[in-house]
Amino acid sequence: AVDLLTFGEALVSLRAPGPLAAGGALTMHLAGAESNVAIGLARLGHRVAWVGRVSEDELGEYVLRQLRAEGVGVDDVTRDADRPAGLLFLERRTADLTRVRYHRAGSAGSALRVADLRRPIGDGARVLHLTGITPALSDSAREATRWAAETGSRSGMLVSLDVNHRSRLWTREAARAVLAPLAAHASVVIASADELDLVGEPGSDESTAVAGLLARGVETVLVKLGADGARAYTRDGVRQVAAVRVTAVDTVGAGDAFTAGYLSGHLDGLDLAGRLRRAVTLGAFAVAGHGDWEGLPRRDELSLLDGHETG
Ligand code: KDG
Repeated sequence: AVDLLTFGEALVSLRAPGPLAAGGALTMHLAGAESNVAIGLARLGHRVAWVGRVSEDELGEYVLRQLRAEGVGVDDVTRDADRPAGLLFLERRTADLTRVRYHRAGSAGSALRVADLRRPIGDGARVLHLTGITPALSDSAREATRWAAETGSRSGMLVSLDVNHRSRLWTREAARAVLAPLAAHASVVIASADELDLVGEPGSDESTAVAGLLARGVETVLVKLGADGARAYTRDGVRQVAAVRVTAVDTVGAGDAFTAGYLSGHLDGLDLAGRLRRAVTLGAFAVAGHGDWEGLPRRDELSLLDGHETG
């Protein structure tokens, strides 16, 4: 069994250096919250598998080549001959404002279904990581996510859920109706502060939402605070960690890097403080470099930012 199994939609991201409407040269990258997490862990030497559907054409081939090159297992990926690759156009409006435009409705990735997950989930994994993006893609992807969370937790995997609300895919109300029940299967729930009420009652504040999750059996709730670091809640209380200070050039992918760092620390048996330290370290690497995941560290690079003051 692998250390971490994750599934979702990997996208071909086309990045413009300025406004998309101004045209110019686009650069091609691999994007996707779950594949970003998979790459983050693979870079650190963990055994990782990603599952999803990719198009049968060159774009699907590109996705697979990128994942293979990063050491992510793709044995259970399905090539979908009938549907196109999901695309994401990303434009930079200012140094810290990027906007995305999806072309992913009806994509290969959105056709994910329970049958795609049976074998890899049956093979088992120490950690099963899912995000709130996948259930927003289609009815079958929503059912697959629900099935995976339930089956994974029943068979003893540590299930982690990153809420990752994408307002271009669904409303907050639609997201809450799906994500709140899903969170009850998770041991670790990761959210930014403004996403917490999507896994609790509408309008609930941080402490109410967290208390509700802990009461429903979630062991750790991680609240991502960007440049302010993060807070971790467990039954023993709350712990705050500061971000590692670096010059941020691109914040896309920082949340996925944070998640990868936390889960890597878990796989290495680190205590909560150690897991959080690794989470903010990977977050810092992500924002210090361009691209969702390109700047993430190998294990021998983890200490590169050690001299940087925190907080
Ligand atoms: O977390 C970064 C992701 O948002 C990006 O890679 C694209 O997965 C993506 C999405 O659905 O927005």
